[in-house]
Amino acid sequence: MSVTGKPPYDDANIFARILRGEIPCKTVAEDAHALAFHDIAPQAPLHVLVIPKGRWVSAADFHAEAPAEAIAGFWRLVTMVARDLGLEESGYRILSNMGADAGQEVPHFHVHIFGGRRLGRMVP
Ligand code: IU
Repeated sequence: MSVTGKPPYDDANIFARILRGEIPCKTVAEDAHALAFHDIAPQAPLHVLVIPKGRWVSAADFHAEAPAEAIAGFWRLVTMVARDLGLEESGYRILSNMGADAGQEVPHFHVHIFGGRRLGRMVP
């Protein structure tokens, strides 16, 4: 924890390494603001992760600190990917785990896109 109580960004986290090109990923889409790639352990027929290009652990960090253009670009890529994967008509789910109680494994803000089958109801 830093003096502000916010965990520092860990530049060695796996998504930071993917962004630096040190580890390969199955890219779905990429632009100046974000990268979308297939999850290595898919929980649905289509399971894609979208990560912003920057050093943010949580949605709160991202939305507090990133330029408005980067935030808009990130969400634009999320919806573009869902559309390009053909999920708009059938529907899909976006989800982001934040912190320990939610089981966030990778400390770089990311959104999951799940689709390709009827998804169960969300329960805690
Ligand atoms: P979480 O929301 O932090 O729990 O999700 C992390 C996701 O990252 C999880 O679905 C993993 O399967 C996925 N992942 C990955 O795609 N590639 C990796 O090298 C690692 C995790 I480590």
